[in-house]
Amino acid sequence: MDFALEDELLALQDTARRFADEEIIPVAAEHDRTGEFPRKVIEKAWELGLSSTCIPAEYGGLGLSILGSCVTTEEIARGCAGFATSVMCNDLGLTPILVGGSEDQKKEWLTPCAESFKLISFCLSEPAAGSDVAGLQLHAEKDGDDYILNGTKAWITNGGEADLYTVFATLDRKSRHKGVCAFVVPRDTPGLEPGKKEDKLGQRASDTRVIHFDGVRVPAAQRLGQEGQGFGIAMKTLDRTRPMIGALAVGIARRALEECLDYAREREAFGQSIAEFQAVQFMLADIAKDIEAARLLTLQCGWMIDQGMPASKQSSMAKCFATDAAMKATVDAIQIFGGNGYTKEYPVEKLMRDAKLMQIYEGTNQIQRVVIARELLGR
Ligand code: COS
Repeated sequence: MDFALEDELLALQDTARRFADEEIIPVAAEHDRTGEFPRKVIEKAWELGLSSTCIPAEYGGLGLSILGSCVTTEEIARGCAGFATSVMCNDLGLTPILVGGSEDQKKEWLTPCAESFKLISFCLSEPAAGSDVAGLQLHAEKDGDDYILNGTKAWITNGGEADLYTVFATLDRKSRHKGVCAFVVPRDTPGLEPGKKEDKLGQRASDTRVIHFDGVRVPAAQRLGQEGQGFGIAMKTLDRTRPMIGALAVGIARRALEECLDYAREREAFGQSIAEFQAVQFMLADIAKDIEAARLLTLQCGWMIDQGMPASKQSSMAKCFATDAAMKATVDAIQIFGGNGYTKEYPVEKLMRDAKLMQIYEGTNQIQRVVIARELLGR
């Protein structure tokens, strides 16, 4: 077992780390305050090879492994989770094309995303169907060689900024997962309208919206896989991206630890630095060991997927463990900072707000436990 990263990946990790230090950290608090989408910075991430990383070399992309994407995502998230979510969302949005698209569809849709900067959205969740994917309601009606999409998607990252949407719709809701189809829908398709931007607790730099589909005509050539294969495409996509969400959480927890170490060394109480107190040391030690365990789980899962091994259980374990660890780390970080941590003068309250979303998106941590338990019980 070799835990060393290859030189090429170490160089990309270094690029991502410098990008976070130089481009993200200086502006992250301002974007958190205003909620303004940092388009220029996200574009720079793409120019540096840190976004849309999953596009294989034969379509002009970097063809980065899932393990590699975990490594870069952790670095970007250490800068700001909202920025990292916007960056990695391109891989989430492109993966359905990778796992469900034909050769022609991959050429048509992936190549332009490798050639120039584009933002992609993954449209799965709906106002009344987040966890229950088979219960989604966006309706696809066959009309000659086309489908007409009607309905609403919700909580769509990059929703108002995207050039391309991968969209999941049902031919017949009663058929549950067997009725779900996946489509590629460009932004300029008539009838596709992003709604108002959500005013979120955390990850405020990322653009999250409702997307309305009002009679959106989509040619059958833009359907990924066969009719009814959309559910499987969505599940396979999430299996591949959940370790990146785990890595994103590791980045948040790592930032919390860095901030706590600096603060604990400087802050004095009872005539000594608070880092001298075991009560503080134990919290620091817990954050550090959870980061190590979460990182190992996410990288192991990335590696398994890269080897072509089934990894649904590991993927859910990595996502669930790492995001719970980030939540605990950021709550403890505020405890270490005391009253200061509860104010916007210090960076840790933002980390806690950002971490909370991690336990909810890409499948709540309750859903992750369902997936893990089903595998344990052989269902
Ligand atoms: N990969 C491939 N196929 C899968 C799969 C996976 N990871 N998980 C399930 N399937 C297949 C099953 O094998 C089954 O196939 P058959 O038709 O051959 O029987 C089919 O899909 C239906 O599976 P299942 O019965 O398990 O579906 P459920 O409706 O019970 O739902 C959960 C499964 C809850 C796990 C799923 O809906 C889910 O992941 N929900 C969370 C979604 C999510 O993450 N939302 C966040 C928005 S995305 S940012």
